[in-house]
Amino acid sequence: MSEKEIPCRVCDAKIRPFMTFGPMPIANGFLKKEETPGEYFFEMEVAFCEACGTFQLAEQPDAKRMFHENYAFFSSLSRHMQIHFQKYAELVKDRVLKGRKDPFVVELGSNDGIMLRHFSEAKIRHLGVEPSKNVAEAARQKGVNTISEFFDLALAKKIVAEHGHADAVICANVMCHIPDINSVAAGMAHLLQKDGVLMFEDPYLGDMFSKTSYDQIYDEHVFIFSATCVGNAFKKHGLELIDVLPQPTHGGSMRYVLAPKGSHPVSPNVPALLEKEKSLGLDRAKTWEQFKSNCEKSREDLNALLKKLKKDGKRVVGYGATSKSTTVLNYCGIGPDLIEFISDTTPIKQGKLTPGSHIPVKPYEAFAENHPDYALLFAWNHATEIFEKEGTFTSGGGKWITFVPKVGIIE
Ligand code: DWN
Ligand code: ZN
Repeated sequence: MSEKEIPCRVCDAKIRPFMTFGPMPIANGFLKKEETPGEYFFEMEVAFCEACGTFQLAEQPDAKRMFHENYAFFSSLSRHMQIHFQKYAELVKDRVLKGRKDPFVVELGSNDGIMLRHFSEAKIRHLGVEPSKNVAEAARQKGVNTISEFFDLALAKKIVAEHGHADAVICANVMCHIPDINSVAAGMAHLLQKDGVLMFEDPYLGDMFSKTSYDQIYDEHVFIFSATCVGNAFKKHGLELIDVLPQPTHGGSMRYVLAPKGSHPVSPNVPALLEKEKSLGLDRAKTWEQFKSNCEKSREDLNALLKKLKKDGKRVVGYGATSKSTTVLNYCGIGPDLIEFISDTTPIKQGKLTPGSHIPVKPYEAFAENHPDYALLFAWNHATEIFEKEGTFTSGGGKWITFVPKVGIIE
């Protein structure tokens, strides 16, 4: 436990970081060789607040370092995620918008329009709020109304003045990125109609603990949420947790459904999940001490495996230069000596080096045209989609390495 005391980002209680992952660069800060000397690092420490149940980063780099005109992550690159967001949009239409006159939907962090395009195509009034200008432009190209700004109460007021209150406010993999959760929750509460619904999903704390998927923790993910913490964080802004819907995406996520208190019935799913979180100890600091030793064991095992393969003269490459891989590579101290390159389909990442660890990122063809002996699956959350299309890698004798939930070779 660190000596340093910090205020909890949700409830202001005094808390102490229980673990550091060491100096960490910007997770999506892929860089050219000539940029490496001035590379930015911050100490990535995590803390848990027992008062409100919030798992959080002790320090987060300035938002402008992470979200800008060269943001490297485009949601629409995964086919499975496209289907996921189409279904999410259908649920919002059916469960929230049905029967409402001229409904209005706002999505925060709408990325390249992967979800809002389904509202745009159905001629439903919508607005995307996406601070990263390049992905916002990609959304506009698809006919999705998008503004490039950071969301807070002031922006919520501006949106209401221009478009009226929203029937649905939706987000995916966004809330856990925003450090000032109280300002955003206040903005959301203001933006919603009296009977409006807020839905958001993010990687789930329960999955991160059970799978030791510590790679969910990086600069952008200032929170890893649970139902306990979400219920507490939104209560003071008049919003009540009315449902929780587990999702398979991003290695195990939870969709939280909230509404102004008393406006909608509360599903039995909510008390059931709160009870489960208690019984798993997700709300107790002691559990996070256990998580810390699980991470250390995972780091030892991954290093041992990669060093053994190198000694045996095997070629190992990475698959998917994910944000998550930045945490793994820097926490485990893995560099180009152990991993030849990482293949990734995102053009903006290709030809650059991974943040901090400086492993070359190459286009997909570098993998496909010269299969390695082993591929370390950094994009493990997309395993089903990837295994479906990489049959020739394994049929030709190639093997996958994973580190979630345990380090090992997939036989
Ligand atoms: O919350 C966030 C999530 C939603 O997305 C952000 N903070 C940033 C990002 O996290 P990530 O980079 O860990 O996400 P993914 O979806 O795990 O990234 C997959 C990466 O792998 C992309 O760079 C694309 C690449 N990829 C590939 O090369 N071949 C992906 C697939 C499916 C493939 O077949
Ligand atoms: Zn707290």
